[in-house]
Amino acid sequence: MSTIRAEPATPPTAGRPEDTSRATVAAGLAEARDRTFQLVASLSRDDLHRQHDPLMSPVVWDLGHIAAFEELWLTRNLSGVIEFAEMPGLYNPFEHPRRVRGALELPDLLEVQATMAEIRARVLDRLETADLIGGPTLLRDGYVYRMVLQHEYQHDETIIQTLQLKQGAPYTPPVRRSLPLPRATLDPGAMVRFPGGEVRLGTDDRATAYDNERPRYTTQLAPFWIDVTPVTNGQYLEFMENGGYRRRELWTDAGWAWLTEAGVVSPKHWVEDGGGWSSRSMDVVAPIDPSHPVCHVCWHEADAFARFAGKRLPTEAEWEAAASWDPATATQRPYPWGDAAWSPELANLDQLAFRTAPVGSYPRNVSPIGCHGMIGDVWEWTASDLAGYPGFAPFPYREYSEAFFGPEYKVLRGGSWATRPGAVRSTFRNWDYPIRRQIFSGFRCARDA
Ligand code: AVJ
Ligand code: FE
Repeated sequence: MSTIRAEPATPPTAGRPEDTSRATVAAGLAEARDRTFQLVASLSRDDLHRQHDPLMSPVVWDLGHIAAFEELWLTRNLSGVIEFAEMPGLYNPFEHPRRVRGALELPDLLEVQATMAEIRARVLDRLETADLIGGPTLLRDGYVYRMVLQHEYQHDETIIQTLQLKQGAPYTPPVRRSLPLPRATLDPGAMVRFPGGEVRLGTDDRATAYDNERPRYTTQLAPFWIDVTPVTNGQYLEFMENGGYRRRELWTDAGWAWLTEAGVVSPKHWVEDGGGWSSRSMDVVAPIDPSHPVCHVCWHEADAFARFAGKRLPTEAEWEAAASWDPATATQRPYPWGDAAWSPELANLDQLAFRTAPVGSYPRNVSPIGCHGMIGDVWEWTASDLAGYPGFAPFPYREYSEAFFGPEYKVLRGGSWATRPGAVRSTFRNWDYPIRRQIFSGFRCARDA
């Protein structure tokens, strides 16, 4: 068991407030919008308006919601009382749960795009006079602009989940970034030891980090072992071949109840064809490559696999320590590889590969203790429920994260191939229900030392 205590203010570990100029803010917003439109450019009216899956919104809803959120935070809330509840009805996620969004009267793409452009013009106008240095907390170091930027990045990943699930013809990506050739030969299932002791996790950064990443805190960890790589398809196939989906003792009660009800025998998007298993990523169906991280598994599958392997899932604190803490120097890294901003050789992020890469493809994507691939390729399930750190304060609205705190949600870390680089870092926390498999989710295992 770890003991946690809050830590006094320390220098930021993520975000570079000194880079906050009006020009960089405007360029960031424009770049995000270009990507969003690039992703949806080839979609038909039916593709855009259809509810492809009960778990996902129609794609036009995401677009309208991106714009409504931007208008709320970068125009209205910058000149008056901060009001999340007043978000325009149609695009309020709490008023309209995803499964019913297909029944909403949603405008056509051209209309949504006109609204988006009109809002953006007012946002840029307001930016001209925004005090990004000494202004109110919302504006200080450009926080609210980065929040809106990250919101669009996150919805881009949501849209990609929808496109992977889409009805009708599979989605054809607009481009396909090539991946590096795998260079490191990594033994699947190999583990490295984290020595334990006092670590500092989380952040006090107020320029980029979300409220749930703060405050920075100190905790004591017992020594533990953690997998060098995410669990691969090859390892997961062994679990399947050894009756993993049939052995009651590998599953929790909740996991078994889910499995019985769902009746699944493989990760989502896998298909069995005569000789063996294939999986589909967007419009490409390919035989399962044992060297890729397993993707599209839910928390219960990850938990059952870990039991099969004689291991367990890491806690969130263990995951973050393994990704960012350097025991030799007692320092914390913003990314497993260090301080450098993401570039394509560092990790499989930024969507355009439209698939995972074999483990060992990124020899620089290594944490201080020697874990590979903690950022990129697949989100990694952790053992932990979503909760606030000691001293957590909702900012700037409780519906971003506090509304989801509690035992129903499990935390995922590290981002996937479909995550934009500005939306992930060592301290970033994602969450979903333990039964969800539409996310680009895998895991790695840990064990007590
Ligand atoms: C952090 C990915 C769980 O999609 O529900 C988007 C991100 N919050 N709009 C979600 C989010 C508000 C959130 N996740
Ligand atoms: Fe949103």
